[in-house]
Amino acid sequence: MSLNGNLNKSQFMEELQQKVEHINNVLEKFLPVEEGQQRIIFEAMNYSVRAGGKRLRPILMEETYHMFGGSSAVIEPFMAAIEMIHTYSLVHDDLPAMDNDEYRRGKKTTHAVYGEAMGILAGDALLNLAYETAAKAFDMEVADTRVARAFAVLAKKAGVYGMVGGQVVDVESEKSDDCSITREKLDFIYRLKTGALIESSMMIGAILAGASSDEVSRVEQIAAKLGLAFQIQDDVLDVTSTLEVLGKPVGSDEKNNKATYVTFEGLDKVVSDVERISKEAEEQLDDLGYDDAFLKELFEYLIHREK
Ligand code: GRG
Repeated sequence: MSLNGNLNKSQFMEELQQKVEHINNVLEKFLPVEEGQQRIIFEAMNYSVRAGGKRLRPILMEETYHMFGGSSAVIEPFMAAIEMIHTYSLVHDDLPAMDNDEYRRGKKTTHAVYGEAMGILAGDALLNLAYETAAKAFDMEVADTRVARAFAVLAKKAGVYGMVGGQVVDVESEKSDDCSITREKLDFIYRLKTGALIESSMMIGAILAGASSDEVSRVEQIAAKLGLAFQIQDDVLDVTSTLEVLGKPVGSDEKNNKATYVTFEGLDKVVSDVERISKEAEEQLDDLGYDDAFLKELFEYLIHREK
């Protein structure tokens, strides 16, 4: 730690790497054994989860849990569950009926390896396994009411009032070729499609640690800001990486020809928006009155990431 309690960059990166390894170990405890008549689906599920990724959502969940004083293993089933849900969403998003992507996280997508039907089923299976896994927390040493509240948040934010709802509006808006999407609609899509799982990650950490309702709703708002900044940064990366490769004009998600924040605001404004929104989230985090140097560094890292 430096004198003012902040982590320097290399300390942060080292700690982040350790946390990713820890999450991978937690996930392994809950992944299925590859055996039986349906062995192929277990392989496809494990392939998707083990393909890697930043493990952002479980890290945020555990860090928030610790920030509010949580210290038991009850968080682990929920950490695994949120990553399973995130992974299922990516597997389904990559399917031919959606984004039709052949590569993700530098590897072949699940349907590209196992076929389209198995891609659909692996996503379905991961979603169900996520709830089966989270339910294991009911057998652990923590009040059932906390686990039930966390469970409800997980289900709501992943479903039609959260991530699935955002994806629905996104898919619908792509049907119209007149680029008529409004900024308001884009806000809705981002808040639900990207923000909802990030919100649930932090909220579940807070709930399981025994935070008050007021604290949980403040955490929800902080996470919503982080989710928005994270998604806008994703738009920036789409544009800047596309520009680098193709030398094309700025303004849209070239691969999908979709409107993004950059379309509405221009690249410079969007870059400063990411900074501003993330700073607001960090200030609100400070206002909660807990000191978590890693969490603040994580916010910074996520908005300055390059992939
Ligand atoms: C199919 C129900 C359903 C939903 C799909 C998550 C999603 C919704 C679509 C993926 C496409 C996308 C770009 C979504 C925005 C959120 C986002 C940036 C996802 C990628 O999350 P990361 O960067 O991925 O955390 P890794 O690979 O690091 O885990």
